[in-house]
Amino acid sequence: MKKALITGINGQDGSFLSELLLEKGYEVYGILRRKSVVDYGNVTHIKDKIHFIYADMTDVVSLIKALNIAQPDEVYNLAAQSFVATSWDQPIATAEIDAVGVTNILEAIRVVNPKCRYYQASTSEMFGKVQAIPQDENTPFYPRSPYGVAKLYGHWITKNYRESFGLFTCSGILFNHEGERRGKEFVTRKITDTVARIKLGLVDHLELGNMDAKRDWGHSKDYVRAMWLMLQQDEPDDYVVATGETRSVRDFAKTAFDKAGIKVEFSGSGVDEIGTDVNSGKVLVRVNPKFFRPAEVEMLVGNPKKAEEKLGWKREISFDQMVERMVATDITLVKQEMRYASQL
Ligand code: NAP
Ligand code: F7E
Repeated sequence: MKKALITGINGQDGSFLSELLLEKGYEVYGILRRKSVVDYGNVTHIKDKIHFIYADMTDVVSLIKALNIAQPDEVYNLAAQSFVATSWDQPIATAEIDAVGVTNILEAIRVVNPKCRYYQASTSEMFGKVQAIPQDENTPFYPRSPYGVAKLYGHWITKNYRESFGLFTCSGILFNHEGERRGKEFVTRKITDTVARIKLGLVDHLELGNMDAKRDWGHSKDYVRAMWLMLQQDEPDDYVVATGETRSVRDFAKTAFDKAGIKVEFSGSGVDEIGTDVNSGKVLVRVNPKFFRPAEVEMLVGNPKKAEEKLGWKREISFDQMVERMVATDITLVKQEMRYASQL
């Protein structure tokens, strides 16, 4: 039985990856941070199948202890301060976790078991102000946020430990991937959650920032499969994982309303742009400049050819299916919340 250690296990990707590895017969160990309230987050439903270890990416001693306990064949480093907007508010914490934290875990691997295979969660945010369209493994990087800059350090140190010490380290340059377990501060889940609340009459409109921003959005369940595949190859390497399609935030919102049976039309421009319900004439979407970023990544679209050819990776969940799934889940969750509130 293979053993895997996942950092960031209770996050979105950690949960889908845990399910995948458990299905494959792995013994799964996961790192949690100590909080005032015990919180298994997205792995609550499978918590009895996972061995949890308390550690922190900023504390190398805790990581060495975790590796000693788990003795893993594979480490998946998914832990991060992953919200780009927060990286301007907490640039130091972001760097300590997302950049230096990577050196911490690579050093822990060197000390405990240099044969252990390592996956690093790199990101399309490293392309930032894009230097080529579409972006692939050879596209120069130009990060646009403290998050992107910190992740670029993590990416290069992962490559450097491969070249310096012969560690089996891989970076997945993953483009945005979403799903029903996505944090509600990210734009996709913010949209599907608010659409559900509008549909059920709890909220009257959705406020967004830059609706022109374009992203290459896939589903997390498909993307964690690529992580696993990278660590099953004969040689370590870096791979772009993406869909090759790009859509604006406005397109995402329109599709989400559509899936809830609400037809929305957009008019106006800049901060005056609005989205209107075609049937009732009500304004359902407004722009709020508080969601604008100090520097924006305007457009991302990835080329997943290398991952498809070398790993045999293929996405199975289309954009349409993903949005449908997210809206349906949020409608169910909001209904549950309403039932619970009515019993109080
Ligand atoms: P997520 O839902 O925000 O999960 C992040 C995880 O990291 C959480 O479990 C969090 O634990 C943990 N964490 C944060 N700081 C930590 C620390 N100091 N020590 C230990 N654990 C810590 O993120 P995700 O969407 O699953 O993404 C997984 C990884 O892929 C991240 O590294 C992200 O940057 C990267 N990535 C994501 C995407 C995407 O579109 N989702 C694309 C490219 C790359 P708490 O619950 O305690 O906060
Ligand atoms: O923003 C725009 C915003 O916060 C997407 C992380 O997983 O993917 C994610 O980073 C776009 C941006 O994700 C709102 O300005 C408009 O252009 O959902 P997001 P992100 O910044 O792309 C990458 C690959 C990662 O690695 C990260 O960890 O949407 N936008 N209006 C908005 N964004 C938010 N959050 N909220 C709005 O109201």
